[in-house]
Amino acid sequence: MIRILFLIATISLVSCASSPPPKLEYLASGQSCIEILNSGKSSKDGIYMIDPDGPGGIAPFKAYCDMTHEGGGWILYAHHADGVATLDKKELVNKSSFGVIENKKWNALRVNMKSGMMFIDENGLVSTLSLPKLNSGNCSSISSVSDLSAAGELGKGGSGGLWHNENNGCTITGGDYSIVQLRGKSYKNYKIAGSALYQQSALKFDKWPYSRDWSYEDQNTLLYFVK
Ligand SMILES: [Ca+2]
Repeated sequence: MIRILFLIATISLVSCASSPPPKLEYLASGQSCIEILNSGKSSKDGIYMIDPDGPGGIAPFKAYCDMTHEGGGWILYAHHADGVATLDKKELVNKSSFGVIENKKWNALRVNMKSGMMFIDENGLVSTLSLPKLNSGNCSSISSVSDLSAAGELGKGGSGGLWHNENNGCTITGGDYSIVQLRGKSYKNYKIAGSALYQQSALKFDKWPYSRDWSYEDQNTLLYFVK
């Protein structure tokens, strides 16, 4: 009897030791989502390990990649909605909760951006804005936005957005502004919503799915991507 118990205990120990390694928490790794997609390592939407600034600099980190829309290879950096009061910094921004990516990751993504931005609303409508236009915002250019959680506060430098171009002044009046809005909450006097896009200045989005030149009447929620 003792021998049988010993045998069972031995078998349990052996089966424990030979159990498979834990499943990887990401699909593949690479410098960026587009690099991973182009390399043929994976083309599924999901979580990847990326290192936007390459060897050295910041450590590789997990990020959600959209590999299907607009050529794929898009990195999710923010998920926001109207009425959400805070822009919480998240270790991993995903589609199931609201937040923005941590600043050191955001800045590595921002300075290594090659193509521009993509936005997808809760209805699946897709907008895009190219990097040259993002760099040309005369009121708020992407080159100067180093803190996502403070990016959208009205009154800071007259800017109302993560990106802001305006034909005359930077006052968000006169209906001549284009904005990528990422604000802490709705601002009803200006109808500047928590997450919204505007293309009323001379700088227009490259892809624009809305019937009006502002999105807030058609969407409440946006996923924000860079490539
Ligand atoms: Ca690095």
